[in-house]
Amino acid sequence: MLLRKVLTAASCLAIGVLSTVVTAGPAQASGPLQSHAAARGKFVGTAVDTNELNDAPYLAAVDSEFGQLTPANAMKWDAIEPSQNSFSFGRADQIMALAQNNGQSVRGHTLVWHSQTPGWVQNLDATAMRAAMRNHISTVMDKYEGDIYAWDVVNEPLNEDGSLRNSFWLQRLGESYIADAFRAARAADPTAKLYINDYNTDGLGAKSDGMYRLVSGLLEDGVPIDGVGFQGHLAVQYGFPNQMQQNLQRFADLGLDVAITELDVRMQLPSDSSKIATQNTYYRNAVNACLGVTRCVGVTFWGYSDKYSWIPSAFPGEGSAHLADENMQRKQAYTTVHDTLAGGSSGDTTPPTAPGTPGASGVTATTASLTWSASTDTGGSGLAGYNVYREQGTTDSLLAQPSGNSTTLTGLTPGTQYQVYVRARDGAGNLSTPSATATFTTEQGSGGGACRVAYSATDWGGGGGFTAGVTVTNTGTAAVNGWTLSFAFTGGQRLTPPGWSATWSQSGAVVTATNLTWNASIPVNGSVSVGFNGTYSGSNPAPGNFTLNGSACTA
Ligand code: 9MR
Repeated sequence: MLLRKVLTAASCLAIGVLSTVVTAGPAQASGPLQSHAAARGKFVGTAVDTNELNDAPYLAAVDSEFGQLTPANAMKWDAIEPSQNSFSFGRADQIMALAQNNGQSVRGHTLVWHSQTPGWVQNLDATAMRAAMRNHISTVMDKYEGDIYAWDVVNEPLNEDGSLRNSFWLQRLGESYIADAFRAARAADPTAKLYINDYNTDGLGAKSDGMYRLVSGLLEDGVPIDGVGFQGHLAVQYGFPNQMQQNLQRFADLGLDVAITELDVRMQLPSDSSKIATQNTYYRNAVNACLGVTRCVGVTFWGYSDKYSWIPSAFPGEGSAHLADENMQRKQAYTTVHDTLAGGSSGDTTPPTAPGTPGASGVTATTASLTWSASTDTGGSGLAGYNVYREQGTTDSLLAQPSGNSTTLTGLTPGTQYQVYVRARDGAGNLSTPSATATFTTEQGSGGGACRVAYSATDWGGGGGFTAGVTVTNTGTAAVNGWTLSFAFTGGQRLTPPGWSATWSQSGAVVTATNLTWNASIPVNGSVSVGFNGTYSGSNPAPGNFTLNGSACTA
C-alpha cells in the first residue's frame, strides 16, 4: 500500500530539483510493476476508460500494478464540453474517483487537440475560438486543480515532417494557439505540470526535430511548459524508434520533464513467437529508454490488457499490443516489462549494504559535488548504482542516479540548505537502507545583485486580513536563475500560507519566497510577480529589507 501512494498527485507537487518523488522501500522481486518502478524513481501507469469500470478483475489488476492513471477518453473536449459552455464532468469524475480510491496520480488528457473536438468549436471565428479555448482550459483545470498532477495541454500538434499540423486550430488562430494554451493553463492551475504530447516523436528523426524546435522556441519566448510526452505507439513491423533514450535526453537537457505517455506495441495478427520476441524487445528498449534518463518521470501504458484495446478498430488486422491478453492473463510482455523495471533479474531479494555518509564539496549557488564510500551487493544481481535523495519529510525528491559512488548535483536553488542521503540499488531493483544525511547550503546566487521591488497591499477592512503583491525586477546585467526573495515585516504581520507563484514561509518577522519551476529565471530587466494573504493588527506598514538571493533591492 505504501508503494502505491508514493506518486499521488499531492506528493508529485512537492517538487525537488527533479520532479520525481520517491519514498519506496526495497522492491520485492515478485512485486507489482509500480513497486519496481518506484524503486527506480519512476511511476508506471495505464490508460483507463469508463466502460472498464464494472470489470472487477480488470480494476484489481489496474489497482495493484499501476501508480498512475490517464483517462483514455473521459477528459477529451467532446466528453467534457459537448456544447458551448455546457460542461459535463461525469465520466471524468468516475476516473478521478477510481484514482483517488487507489491512491493513484492522474495525467489529464487532453485540453487542445484537433481530434475529438466538437463541431461547434471548429466552426467558430478566430476571436470566438480563442476565447472558447481559454474558457475550456480554465474551466476544466480549475475543476481538477490540485488533483491532476500533469496535463497534456496540447496534443499532437505536428505533421510527420516536423512542421505544424494544419489543424483547425492552426488555420484559425495561427501558431500562437500553442503558447496561448500553455499560458491559459498555467494561469488556471499553477501547480500542474504542463505537457506537450505527440506520437512518432519517440526516436531521433524529422518529427522529433520539429518537436525540439517547437519546444525550444516556446521556452525562449517564456511560455510556461514543463514537459514533453512521447506517446510510444509502436508496431513490431515498423522497427524500434531511432535512439529513443538519446532523443528523450535531448529534451530533458532543455530543463524539461519527459514521459512515455501512451506505450503499446502492436503486431499484425496472428501473433507468432518471432513477433512476440520483437514485441518483448521493443517493450524492454522503451522502458530502458525512460530508466536511462533521470528526468524521465514515468511510463504510461495505453491500456493494460488486449481486452479493451483501441488497436483492432484503429488498425484492422492488428492487435495483441498490451501486457495482458483478452482473458486478463499476463503475457511475456508483462514479464519483460516487470523484469526490466526490476533490473533484469527476479531472483535477488537481498539489498546492497548502506552507502557511507556523503561528503559535499565544491558547493556553488547551483551545484554541489557529493562522494561517499561504496556499497557492496551479495544478492547475485550486482550493484547497479545509487539514488541520491533530498530529505524533505514524507516526500523526498530524487536528485540523481549515478552509477558510481559520486555525483555532481546541478540546478540547485541558491542560498538554500540541502539535506541529502544516498541509497544503493542492485540489478534487481533492491534498495539499501539509507546512508546518514549530509547537510550543505548553496551559495547566494549571482545575478541577484541588482533588483527593484514594488510592494502593494490591500487591507480587507474589518477583520485584519490583507492581500499583498510583490513584483521583483532584475535590474542587474545577468539573468537570475533560481531565486529567493526575502523581506521583513515591520508591524507584526503574519503571512497566511500558502501564498501564490512562490513557496512562502515566515520565521519571526522575516518572510522568504522561493521560485517555482516555471518562474525560476528572471531575465535582465524582466520581472516576476508573486503574492500572499496575511493578517495584521492596528496598522499594516510596508515591509523592509527586501533582498533577492541575499543582495539588497531598492523598494
Ligand atoms: O484510446 C483512445 C480511443 O479509445 C479513441 O477511440 C481514440 C479516438 O481518437 O483515441 C484513443 O486515444 C488516443 C489518444 O487520445 C492520443 N494519442 C493516440 C491514442 C490512440 O489513438
